Amino acid sequence: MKIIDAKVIVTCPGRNFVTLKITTEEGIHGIGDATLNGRELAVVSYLEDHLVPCLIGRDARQIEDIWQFFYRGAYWRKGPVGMAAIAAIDTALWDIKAKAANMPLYDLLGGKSREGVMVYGHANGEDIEETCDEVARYLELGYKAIRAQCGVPGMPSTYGVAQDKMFYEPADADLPSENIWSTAKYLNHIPKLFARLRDQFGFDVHLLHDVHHRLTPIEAGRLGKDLEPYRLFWLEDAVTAELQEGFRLVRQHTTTPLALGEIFTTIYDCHQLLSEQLIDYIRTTVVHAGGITHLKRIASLAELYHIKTGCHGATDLSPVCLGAALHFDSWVPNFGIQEYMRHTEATDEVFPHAYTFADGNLYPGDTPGHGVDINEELASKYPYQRAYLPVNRLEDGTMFNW
Ligand code: KDG
Ligand code: MG
Repeated sequence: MKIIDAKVIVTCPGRNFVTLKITTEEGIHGIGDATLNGRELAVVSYLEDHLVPCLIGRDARQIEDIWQFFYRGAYWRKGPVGMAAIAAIDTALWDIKAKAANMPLYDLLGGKSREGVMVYGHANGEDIEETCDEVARYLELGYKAIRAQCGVPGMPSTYGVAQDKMFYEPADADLPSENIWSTAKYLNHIPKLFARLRDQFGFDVHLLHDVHHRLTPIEAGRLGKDLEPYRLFWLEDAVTAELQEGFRLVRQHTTTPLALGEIFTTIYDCHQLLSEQLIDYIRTTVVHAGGITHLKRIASLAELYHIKTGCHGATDLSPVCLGAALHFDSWVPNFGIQEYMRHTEATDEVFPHAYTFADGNLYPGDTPGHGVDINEELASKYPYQRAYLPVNRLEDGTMFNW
């Protein structure tokens, strides 16, 4: 099953997406997501200039060997650009293998472990009132799990609070916009949001929150402790995770479940977090963590330590990544939850897909492969537009994590 073509497609139906399409001599094609928000063209070049020339002529059936060739064979390993490129190849090859076997990808992985994939949506508002209204709206839509983010008094803007409530897109400017951050104001406000949410909606709905890498371990311990009465499903990215052992301190201070890892690219970014049971959910997903092949490895290690999956699913991860993730989620024994931020209608038209939403779950569909394709003609109508994620500064001007 010789690979005869591998084409990189860049399209911007509202936001940028990078897709790799691999074709075999039998005429079977598979696609993989290679989108890296705000750094898209670096992955395009890495694929076109460095990986594709080595891919042509290989046997598409040898997914593991091809993965190892590009990972071990690079000498310069890991990192988001390289791993997104490897992920795109890997996802496209799993798509091809499943199509050749005439099976939905979940069957090839070992079969379905569950009927539906529980997802969480994003409710956000400028203040507590507006966030409550949004949570109510998501409940009406049937969601069983909802992430709640809220503006903080005295801060002009913050992560997770969007103009367009259904289609949040943080990469909003031709050059990075600047946000201002105050840890003290944030820590004072967020427990009030969750007190109000539990008061209004009770304890049946799962509530989640994303700190977006903005606290120190001891601050995260305090927030986790303050939120304990409100029983969060998880507190996400409380601290930047370059220092894995830093999470020991967070863990010592709170029983609020912790989620981490949307920016991890390999198992080496989280092996200590997993083996020391410092987190409860691992957020790695198909596109940024080396594809299905590597994600399986991370999930298997996590399973050993009672840690569940919670794949990243923001809008910058294309429908191709979401489709592949849903097959993975349907199979993986230690599934926790899947993030689901809806893509715009224009994006959905460019990427026709088999997955559907009902009753708070996503269903991958039964189409052979991962069930997502790309309409190349339509894609070509939306040329690339440079867009950066914001940066963050403390109130005194010091650069901070966004
Ligand atoms: O590109 C950055 C986004 O993917 C990120 O800000 C979204 O943190 C995020 C989340 O949890 O969805
Ligand atoms: Mg996040």
